[in-house]
Amino acid sequence: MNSDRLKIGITCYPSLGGSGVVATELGKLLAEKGHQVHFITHSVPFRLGKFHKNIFYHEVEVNDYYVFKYPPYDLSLASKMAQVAKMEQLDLLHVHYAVPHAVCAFLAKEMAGSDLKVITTLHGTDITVLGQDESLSDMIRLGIERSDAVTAVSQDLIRETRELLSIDKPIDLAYNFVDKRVYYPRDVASMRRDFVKPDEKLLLHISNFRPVKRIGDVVDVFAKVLRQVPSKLLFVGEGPELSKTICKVKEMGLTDRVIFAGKQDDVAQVISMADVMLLPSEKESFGLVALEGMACGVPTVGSNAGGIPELITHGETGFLAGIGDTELMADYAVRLLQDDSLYEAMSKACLDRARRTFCNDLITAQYEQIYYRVLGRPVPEININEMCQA
Ligand code: GMT
Repeated sequence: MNSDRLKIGITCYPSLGGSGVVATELGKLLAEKGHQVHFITHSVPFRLGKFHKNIFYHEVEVNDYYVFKYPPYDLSLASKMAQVAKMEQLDLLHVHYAVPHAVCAFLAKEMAGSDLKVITTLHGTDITVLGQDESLSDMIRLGIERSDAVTAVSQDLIRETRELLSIDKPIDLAYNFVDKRVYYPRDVASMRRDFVKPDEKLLLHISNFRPVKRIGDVVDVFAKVLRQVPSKLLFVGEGPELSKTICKVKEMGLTDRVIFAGKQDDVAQVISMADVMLLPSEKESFGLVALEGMACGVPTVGSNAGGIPELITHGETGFLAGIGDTELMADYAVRLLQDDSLYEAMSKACLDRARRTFCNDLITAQYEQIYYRVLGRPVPEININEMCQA
């Protein structure tokens, strides 16, 4: 193998969430660039897709011997990481989401007894929620301190990590990205006609329906918008708040205006049908779905929580209001939906920003720079103008 081609182990949550999506997409892009990528996870990452000669999958099997009340997944993962590192002579392990992956990687490094490097990417609630849990915070701090490099998906998450866990070591910023070959405005006019009439607008919310997403606010914003703009609301995804949301929609008499589509694979297709993405989250270290919207030319109206303002420039690529301020969010959405020239300008700004600042080639190259740096190899320069055409 060419010496600047690396052997990379990737661990993530393979079956849910933006962190799993980002980890899997990164692995695929690294494989395309010639690196050998070994996913070490409990099941096949759901976005893995087609076979690629440089991608390998190693399943973590948990020993459920009868004495275990709780079969030790974390230890099985650490052992598997060490085995794969030795067998495949990995250069590094890149783990996504600190809990428990950073500590598993630390154990694996000790077991592998090699010069294996560990890179940990912090994604959000691994710090902002779990980092506040006293039963976990020392373990998370250890995982971070013992990583050879730590990255976070927003400046805000870097700040929170420092504050909550008193971490001094450098943390690299590597924003989330979307693959521009997948996320672009699709021609979905005929599909859209199945959801809305020609004079109606379509608002969209995509999430895992957890309490931090404030799904009730999505419904409240929509109800206010509907008073002024003929429209429908499309929900994509599922999770703990789904049945509560269905009840709320029913109680508010909105059943014939709200569609629950459940989980969907071709998200870019669905987003391209929408006019506005709603993201009123309580916490959001980045908000990958808003970037997916941006890349399809769909502005977001949402909260200014966490890292969202780093992604959405208020007044340029969307509108942001305080957490829970559904009145203002609805005003912004109405303004956007009633003013065609504002909408067009914002949609174009979304496309430009997604392609330039959050371009997959740029972010993949940033991760490669971090890998080469920790391995003590020459670090290639990045030419953003060559890589990312707006
Ligand atoms: O929200 C979570 O706990 C899950 C996590 C995930 O795995 O999707 O979401 C976080 O990571 C995403 C990818 O980096 C970010 O886009 C989300 O903003 C972040 N979620 C929160 O901070 C609530």
